[in-house]
Amino acid sequence: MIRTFCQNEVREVRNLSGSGWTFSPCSGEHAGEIYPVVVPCCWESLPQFSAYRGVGRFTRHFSGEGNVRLIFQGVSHTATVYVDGKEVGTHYNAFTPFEIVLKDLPAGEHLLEVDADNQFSEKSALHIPNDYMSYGGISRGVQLEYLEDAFISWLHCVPEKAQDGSWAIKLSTKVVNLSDQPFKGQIRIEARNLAASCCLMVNIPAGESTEAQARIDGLTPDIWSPENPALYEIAATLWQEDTAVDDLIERIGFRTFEVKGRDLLLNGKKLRIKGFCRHEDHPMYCCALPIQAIQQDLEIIRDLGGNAVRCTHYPNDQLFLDLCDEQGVLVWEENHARGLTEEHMRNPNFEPQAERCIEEMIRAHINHPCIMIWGILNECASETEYGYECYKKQYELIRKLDPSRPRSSASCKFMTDICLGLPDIVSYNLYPEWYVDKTTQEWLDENYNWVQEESEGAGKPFLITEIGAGAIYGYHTPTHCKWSEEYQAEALSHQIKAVLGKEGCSGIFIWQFCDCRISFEWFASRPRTMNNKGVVDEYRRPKLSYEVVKELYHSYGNYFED
Ligand code: ADA
Repeated sequence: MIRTFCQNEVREVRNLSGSGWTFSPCSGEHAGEIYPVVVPCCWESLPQFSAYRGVGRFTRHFSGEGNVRLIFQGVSHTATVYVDGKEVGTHYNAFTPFEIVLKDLPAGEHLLEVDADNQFSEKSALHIPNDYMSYGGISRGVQLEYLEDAFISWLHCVPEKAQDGSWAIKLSTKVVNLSDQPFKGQIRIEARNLAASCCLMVNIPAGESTEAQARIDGLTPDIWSPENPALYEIAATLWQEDTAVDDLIERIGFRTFEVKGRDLLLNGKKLRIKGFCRHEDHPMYCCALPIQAIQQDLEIIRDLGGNAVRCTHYPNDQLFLDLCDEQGVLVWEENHARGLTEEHMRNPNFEPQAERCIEEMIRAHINHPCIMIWGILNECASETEYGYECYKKQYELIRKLDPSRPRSSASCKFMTDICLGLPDIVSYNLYPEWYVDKTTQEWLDENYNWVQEESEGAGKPFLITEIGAGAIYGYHTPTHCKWSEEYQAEALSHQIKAVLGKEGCSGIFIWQFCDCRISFEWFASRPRTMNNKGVVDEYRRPKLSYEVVKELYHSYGNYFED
């Protein structure tokens, strides 16, 4: 399962997730041994491999004939794919999807082998030892699609509100012709439940592809919002004469999200963000959370009164985004980068890998109404000239790929950030009462005043993208010292009140939703080799701060006028 809804009624699709796979480590004391596994699977969830760093081979068979497409939603972190013993594709980065198209497969059973590699080296500029774990394995779903000679590769549908209050959908699509004959056909695109459609002619030379644009105007849909997450299906069908040869169904929501002066407006109303930063992490599933566990996280977030999630620090599984679309949870999604110094950013692989991550993230996720902000480069070298050039290029790339959403970056460069002229929203990660020995009010005011009075971020919306304190689950002390649940509960109470009470501040993302595992190669004095700032621990057991956050978050509405 790679999506929560059906994307094809014409194209034949097979789920390759589930059982039928084996895993075999390629090095270490168990090298060559074979274990049955259920995919998605991180090998760290197998008792023998909780700390294995290396290459692991995943194997299964599939049947097929003719043209097929394999879709991998995520392999952590470098994948090399073989079919019938022949290498057919490679991909870097655990957190973005990739596809492999195979032409003219002979009929019968085929052997699929995927080598996943989670090692750190110069070749990997984004996966480095860090304050989260780089797991190994096929960490998200896999799908097999049976294709005709021509197929719809993707369909982007961007809603746009017209002056007169009606809506349009800007459509663009890519169609691929796999045959050695020219393809001539028609794409019919239907906005379901809106009684609207359009048609595009396509003429594609042999073995090539084409991109086409269209527009549907004059729509009066229900508006998507946290209170009423109304969704619509957009179905594209590819016709060759009277035969439907392929299709692709996407799902969208109609809403506006704008930056106006210092405000963030959702459907014209001044939004108050009450969010959580969340890593894809679970002690039993590692980063390969099944949909039930993802849903449970969303239930806890909603119980806590949260209305938003920041996907730290990488693009998330599309199942999570589908659920957020359905449940009206707002999302900040960012490319993959955490805490990279200028030296890290000078790795020759950094720029292509980070930009590729942006391209793959936006290509795959542009249709999700829940995504309100694209983020880049969390706490990277935004205080240096070299860093500035990297931020600038990445912001420009996002603008080119998706001009419809504001962009931002979570900074920790206090009074030294030189990149604040670039984003649409200024965002800071602050840790008063934890790393910084000041009250939240003082530290918040100091930073806010510097942004508004002395930086190029003046006049832009201001967000707190991280704030919090550590607590070891079950550690209680009468002294309320650091690491106790009491300390965290008190710190979060001060932090939430100060941030949500601050004029000019659009909201808060608490660091973090749950405790998560960190790379064992990365130390930073983290007890348990975990980041312990979760409001719930890794098993989602509430800490004392849970009730404090819940009460405070529920006391503020989604909008400032509430
Ligand atoms: C940073 C960083 C997070 C996490 C946090 C912390 O701001 O963005 O990934 O490391 O600090 O817990 O210190």
